[in-house]
Amino acid sequence: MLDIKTIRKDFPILNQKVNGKPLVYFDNAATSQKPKVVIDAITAYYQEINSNIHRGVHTLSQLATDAYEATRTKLKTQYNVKHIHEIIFTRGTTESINLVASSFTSLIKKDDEIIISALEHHSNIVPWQLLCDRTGAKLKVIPMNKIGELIISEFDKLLNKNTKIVAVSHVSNALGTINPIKEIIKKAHKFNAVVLIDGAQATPHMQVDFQDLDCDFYCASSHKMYGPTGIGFLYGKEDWLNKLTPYHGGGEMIKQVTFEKTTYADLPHKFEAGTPNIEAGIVFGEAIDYINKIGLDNIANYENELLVYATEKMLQIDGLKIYGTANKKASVISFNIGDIHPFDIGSIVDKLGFAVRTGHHCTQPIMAFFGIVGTIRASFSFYNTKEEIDAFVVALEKAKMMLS
Ligand code: 7TS
Repeated sequence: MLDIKTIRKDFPILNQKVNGKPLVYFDNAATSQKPKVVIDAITAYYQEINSNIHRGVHTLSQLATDAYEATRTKLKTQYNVKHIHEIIFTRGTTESINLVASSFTSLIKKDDEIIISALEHHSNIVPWQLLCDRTGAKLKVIPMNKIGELIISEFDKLLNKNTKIVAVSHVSNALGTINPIKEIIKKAHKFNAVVLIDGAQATPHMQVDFQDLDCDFYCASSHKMYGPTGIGFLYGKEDWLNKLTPYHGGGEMIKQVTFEKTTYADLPHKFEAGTPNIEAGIVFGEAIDYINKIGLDNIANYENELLVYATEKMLQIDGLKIYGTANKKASVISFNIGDIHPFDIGSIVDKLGFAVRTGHHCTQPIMAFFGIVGTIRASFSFYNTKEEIDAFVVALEKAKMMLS
């Protein structure tokens, strides 16, 4: 059992009022709030050890390098990674996916096929379209059913000897569906296809084991995991990372440079050109420690309790329709009320202190599938409460009355 009252004290932002009302933060799928240990670690970094990393012999540079590399070690343990150099720091999920899609350019030919799914965020669609444009490869899409689950029998039909890459999300940001990625990975590997998993919405909510999944690549963002923005990671199997061409060229990613030829540094540095977001990399480690202190299994159980509770309460509102009712869901509820525009509901509940996202959630194909312009999305974290959900239902009733 989590002591939510005590946990909430770790998040200073939750105590404030917005528009004169106590803030209820239900936009966790967009970004999570930060505990005080994370906020304090940012100041401590700049006050105590700020310096560039991987290059100075001086003490501060050593301390900063050790602290930055300590986060890589934490990620290795967190996700059961075989080799530490299989963790590449990036700016986040978007950059991780672009890195892979871009680096694959020389390995993809016309007639090759790349499979994504109907549930992808734009950042797991557009980089693959760009790769197809560069190479002439074809993009295929695993369709979903009416409740927002991928149709795996259709995936079976798409797989063939031309399939080179399969890129799917672990959890959908728009509907909350938890995809059967282990099964997808196994099926793709039978055709020797590479599998990239977009884990942006999974890592804040559940334990993940990369070796058990056997994925070739996995991407995530710190800012959705209670850490700072501007940092995330790409996990890649050593063999694949060695085969790929670097994404960015510059300082720190080289062994030797002459005007005629450059040789690249060993992993992970080959993919880490330039000065990274040092502060965020270090502080990301604090966020991982914080999540582990609460326990990902505790988080998953409690958030599921919130999901079940909110689903039941919200469905009592006449005319409210939930999009995405998969059997396995993370704590995301996407919905509309009657024909009311989601933006109108979002604006009214904002005045009442509720932070939700409205619109297409960077998943326009999902909105097109349901024939809607967008939804209101409430996404819960372990610091949310059933009382907040009760208050949200009252606010929604009020908004509905005002707008009907
Ligand atoms: N993939 C998924 C599944 C996501 O939900 C997001 C961000 C990204 C990739 C991109 O992550 P970034 O950290 O590189 O931006 N999703 C959302 C969202 O649902 N609302 O705001 C951002």
